[in-house]
Amino acid sequence: MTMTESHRPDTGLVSLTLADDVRDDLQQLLLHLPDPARDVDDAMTRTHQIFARLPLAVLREILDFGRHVDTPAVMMVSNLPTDPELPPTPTDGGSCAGKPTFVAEGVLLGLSGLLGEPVGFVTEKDGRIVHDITPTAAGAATQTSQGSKVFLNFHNDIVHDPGGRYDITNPDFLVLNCLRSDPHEEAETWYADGRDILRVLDEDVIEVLRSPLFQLNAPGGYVRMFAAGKEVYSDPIAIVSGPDHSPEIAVAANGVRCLSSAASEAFDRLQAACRHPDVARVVRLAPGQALLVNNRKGLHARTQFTARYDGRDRWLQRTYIRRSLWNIRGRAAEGSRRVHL
Ligand SMILES: O=C(O)CCC(=O)C(=O)O
Ligand SMILES: [Fe+2]
Repeated sequence: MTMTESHRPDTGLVSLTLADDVRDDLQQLLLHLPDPARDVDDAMTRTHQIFARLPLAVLREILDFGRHVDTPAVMMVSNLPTDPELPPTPTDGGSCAGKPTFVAEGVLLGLSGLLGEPVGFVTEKDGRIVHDITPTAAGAATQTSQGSKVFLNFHNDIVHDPGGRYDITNPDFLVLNCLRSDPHEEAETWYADGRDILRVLDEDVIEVLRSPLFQLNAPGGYVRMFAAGKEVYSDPIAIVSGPDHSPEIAVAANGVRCLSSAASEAFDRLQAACRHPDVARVVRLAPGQALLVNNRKGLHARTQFTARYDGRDRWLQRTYIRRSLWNIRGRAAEGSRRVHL
């Protein structure tokens, strides 16, 4: 197997590109993968063995991404294998029945296993481990992953826990693997690293963001299932915590309540900082590309794009990942990989 490039393109994004022979070798092995939904631990074990064949430098870069504090917060992996035949994009926000091969799922789980353990949330995609992220007509204008007509604001995924703390059960990482681009290739995924955000904000704004003046609304699926659509706010929290050289940052996709006018102002400044040219990392995911996203080190967003609900819409698959399943055991359902949330 030959070496792989590692470089920083203009977007400022760290990017790994697999050599063609590495991609083809992975594809041959992943073509035999049974449907991972039937036995996730079996699929994790098989993809572990397959992804251990990655060239040492690539493997190390991905492992370092997952294990170290001072590594990048987002990383793109390109020239990954794809399924030889791809069914129409689901239109109902659900999963795809009758997909003949599971190469995409294998890529997603293989990469996820290098970062930690994939987990499901009962209120998100029915607790599945592999999420099909597709636009829906009903969700077109919502601040959710089913949206397309609106900019999905900078956020973290599932920063919620019914106990009030947001940082107990939230995923450490997400992985997004692209199966199909949107028809006009407009959709962009944006990422803002907390370290870059703090560099462009004034000290007084950072001080407010570091104060417990914000409440995070629970995710959309959770409030629909458990609160009849009403807000479920966390305890007052600080949006930014931890040392300046490696801050943790927490923003709910489903809304943030600011508890003072200074808090509102600081929150607006934060959203603007995420779009600052020295901060925003922008990627237009194409088939064969996956984005590894740290869900603590920064925030992500998505632009508007065209959706037609005709089977040719944008299609990503997503996992949520914890480094360890141990501290979510209090909310575990059916085995330790599913969380009652
Ligand atoms: O569609 C994207 O590029 C990102 C969507 C998103 O925020 C998510 O799936 O969590
Ligand atoms: Fe998200």
